[in-house]
Amino acid sequence: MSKRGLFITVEGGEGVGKSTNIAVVESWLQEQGIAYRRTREPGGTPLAEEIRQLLLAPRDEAMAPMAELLLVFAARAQHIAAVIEPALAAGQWVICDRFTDATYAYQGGGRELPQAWIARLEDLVQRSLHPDLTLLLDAPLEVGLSRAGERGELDRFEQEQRVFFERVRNCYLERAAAEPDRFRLVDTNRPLELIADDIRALLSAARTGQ
Ligand code: Z5A
Repeated sequence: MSKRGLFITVEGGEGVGKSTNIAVVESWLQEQGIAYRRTREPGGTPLAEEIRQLLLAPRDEAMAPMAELLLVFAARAQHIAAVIEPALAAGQWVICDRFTDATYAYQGGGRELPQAWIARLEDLVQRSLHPDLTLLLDAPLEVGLSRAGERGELDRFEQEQRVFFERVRNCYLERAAAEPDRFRLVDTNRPLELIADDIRALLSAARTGQ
C-alpha cells in the first residue's frame, strides 16, 4: 500500500496570487518527482464545477447566506469523495486552490454566518480529513483588489464591498494565528522570485516532516 499523500491547501483573498503561486508549487513537485493532483474549490469534479457556476454567477435573486454555505459544502462533499480522498489514498499529494478555510473566511467572516455552523458541517462532511499544510497568501487589501480588478468582469463575490473583503482577510489571519502548526503565512506583496523561494522552502520542510 502506498504512503498517504500530503494534502496542501492554498488560501487567501482576491488577487493575492493563488493561481500564480500554485504554478510554483507544481513545478517544485515535478522537479522532486512527486505524484500530485492539482484541484480547486468550489469545484474539482464535473458536478462540483456546476455548483461553482451557481455560486459565482451574478444573479438578480439574492442568494441566502445559508444556501451559499450549503452549496459550498455540497460541492466539497463530492470533491472529497471523487477526487481528494482517492488521490491521497493512492499516495498522491493534493494541491487544492482554496478549501474549508475559505468557507470560514467568506461565509463566516464575509457573510457573518456563525463559525459554529461551519464547524458542524466541516465535521459532517470531512470527518477526519484536514489539510496537512495551508499556505495563506496575504497582501494588503488594496494590492489584491487592484490586481484582481484588472481582470475585467466581476463574479458574485468580487462584486462585494471593501468591508466584506476586510472581514475575509481578518478571518484568514485569525485562523492562521490560531493554528500555527498548519498555516504558513506568505507575504505576496513582494517580487514573485522571493515568494517562490519561500514557497519552495516551505514545501521542502513539509516533505521532510512527512
Ligand atoms: N469561495 C467561498 O465563498 N467559500 C468557499 O468555501 C470557497 C470559495 C472554497 C472563487 O474563488 C470564489 O469562491 C472566491 C471565494 C469563494 N471568491 N471570489 N472571488 P477563486 O479562487 O476562483 O477566485 P479568486 O479569489 O478571485 O482567485 P483568483 O482570481 O484566481 O486570484 P489569485 O489566484 O489569488 O490571483 P492570481 O490570478 O494569481 O493573480 C492576480 C493578478 O496579480 C495576476 O495578474 C498576476 O499576474 C498578478 N500577480 C500575482 N502575484 C503578483 C506579484 N507578487 N507581484 C505582481 N503581480 C502579481
